[in-house]
Amino acid sequence: MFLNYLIIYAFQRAMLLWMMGAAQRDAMLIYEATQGLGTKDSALIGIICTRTPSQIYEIKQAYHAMYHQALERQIDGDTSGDYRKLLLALVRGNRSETLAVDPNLALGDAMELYRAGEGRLGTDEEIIIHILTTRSPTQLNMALQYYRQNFGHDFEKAIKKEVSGRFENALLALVQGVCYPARYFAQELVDATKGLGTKEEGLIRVITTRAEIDMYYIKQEFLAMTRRTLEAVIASETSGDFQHFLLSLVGGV
Ligand SMILES: [Ca+2]
Repeated sequence: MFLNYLIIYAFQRAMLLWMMGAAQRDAMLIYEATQGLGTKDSALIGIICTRTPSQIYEIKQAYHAMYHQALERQIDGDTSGDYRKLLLALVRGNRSETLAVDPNLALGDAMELYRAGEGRLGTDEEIIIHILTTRSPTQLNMALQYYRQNFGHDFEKAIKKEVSGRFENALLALVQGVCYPARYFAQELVDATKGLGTKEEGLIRVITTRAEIDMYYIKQEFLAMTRRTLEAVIASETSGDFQHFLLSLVGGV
């Protein structure tokens, strides 16, 4: 009986999120993540670090309209340290969204990122946060390509060596969201479905937010990572209306 309740709840929650507009849905997911004891950082990171500047702007408007509170204030109160600095910088929205790229700036940023991390004793978090939160996604993508070309590996490797915890996870989400978003979301689905039981929060969040955007590519990445189709994993990990609904959203029905 208890199990049935959980399934009905998950189904209704997924359905409700699916019916909402994208910005309202993200606002609700962030709000839920910040309620109760602690913060579900995977939701906070999975949304704030992977949305474009204009999407973040819309999420802020929606958040204020729905919860009568500034998103910045909520994040300020619920997070700390460099992790907070990074999320606040993203939410304050000093990032450009132009598609034009400046190769000289990108090369300079790649060098700066190196000097702030792998190229020095300790880490200059301020510089890393500044570059990652002020450049347009397209511009940052180019800087990260230069990084790979000049230093023989991805900036991700530097992040993993230099920092840790939530700050590390947030930086990785930001970088992966810019370079290969489908792989990032596929990894979230892998994390949500592996091990004992299924973490419904991640499953519902990723599927309802990406279904109409890049689910086709996420499914391909998921298959490459796990050698199982996302549909097969959903079918084995969930049941009832919840299962049918998720399968219809990922195009498996
Ligand atoms: Ca270092």
